[in-house]
Amino acid sequence: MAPIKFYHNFLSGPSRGVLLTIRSLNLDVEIETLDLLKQAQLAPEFVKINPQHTVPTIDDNGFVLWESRAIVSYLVSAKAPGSSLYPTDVKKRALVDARLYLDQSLQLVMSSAVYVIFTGEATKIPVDKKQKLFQILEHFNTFLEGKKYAAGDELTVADLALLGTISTLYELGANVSKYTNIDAWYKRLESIPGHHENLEGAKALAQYIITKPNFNANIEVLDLFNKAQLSPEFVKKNPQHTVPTIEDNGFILWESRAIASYLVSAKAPGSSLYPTDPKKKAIVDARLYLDQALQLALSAIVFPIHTQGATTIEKDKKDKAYQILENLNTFMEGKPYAAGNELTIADLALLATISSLYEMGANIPKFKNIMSWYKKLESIPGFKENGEGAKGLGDYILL
Ligand SMILES: N[C@@H](CCC(=O)N[C@@H](CS)C(=O)NCC(=O)O)C(=O)O
Repeated sequence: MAPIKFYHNFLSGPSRGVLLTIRSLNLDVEIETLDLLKQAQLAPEFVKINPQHTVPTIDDNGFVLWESRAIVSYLVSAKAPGSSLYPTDVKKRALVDARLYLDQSLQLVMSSAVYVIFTGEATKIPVDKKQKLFQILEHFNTFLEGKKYAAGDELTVADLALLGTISTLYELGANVSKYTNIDAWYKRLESIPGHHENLEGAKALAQYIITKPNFNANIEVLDLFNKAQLSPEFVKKNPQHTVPTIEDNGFILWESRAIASYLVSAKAPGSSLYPTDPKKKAIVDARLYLDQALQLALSAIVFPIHTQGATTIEKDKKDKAYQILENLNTFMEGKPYAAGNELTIADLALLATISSLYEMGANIPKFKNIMSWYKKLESIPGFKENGEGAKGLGDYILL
């Protein structure tokens, strides 16, 4: 028998609930990741399998099933019958089912709350949706009183499904810890198989939502090869004639890192992308300066090729860039992001610079911490767009 095929995306809470069950049962599965951000679930091959085009979906040797909670119940019944994860005793099982339905309501409210941010209809989760979310959590907290797990004293698939949903709420910054029973339950689950994998997906989804731009920008492309930046109209606005430059209702600003700080402070005040806490902010600023140094080292490499027809890169210029990367790699030891535990504009600025170096053929993979950070950033909004630009520059330099 072939292993079960599991159509998955780690951003999806329901999909993570299934993954947690797979890990708890130690099942051999073939995971196919569908990139929801690129609408891979709408590909005709997948719609043929699941006309509702949702992840999670499984294909167990021809038996196709979607709906995460039906999947987790099936997996235990079919692959580990008798397991306490989905008890056979009718009353115990009914309680697990009841909690799975509770998870479904929580997940639906959460999706509709997050959806309006996703589509740009709102910049904040609407109050009525927040209230509804907290109301369901309040109930769950009450049900947990004196119990270790969602449906009693044993871990069941209801806990795994609920963990997929509630971990996203934690990562989104919802005040879940005020529900002390939920908080204790959440900590209890830290040791279950697949916990870390689930958390990574929850973090990535939260990051995607939190960093999604909630204002419109009118982008004007300046063709630098044709010296469009030297046109008198543009030089009047920015005498240094550089991109990026922004104009926000008459307020003109250049210098990319100053722009990034301004955008967060003016358009998303309080966002963790540019923290207001003086110490956290100072570390972000320090990394922005490091990015500036790295970018100058990069320009020193590009400039002779672009303007002087050089065909090789001088060793001392390469060494300079590698030295800065080495420093950054050291600073990032044990840290997920450039300035600590949260994604900030320093990561975004550094991503723009480092992706160019990467595409120019620099040996970025030798810097282990930078490389795992780089991989992590693949799920942020605009990653692909940035990569395309970096590739354009890389091709130009390498050719
Ligand atoms: N009730 C379903 C919800 C599944 C669902 O809505 N999945 C979303 C991701 S969280 C999806 O695949 N959306 C893509 C689409 O609808 O095209 C379940 O629990 O499996």
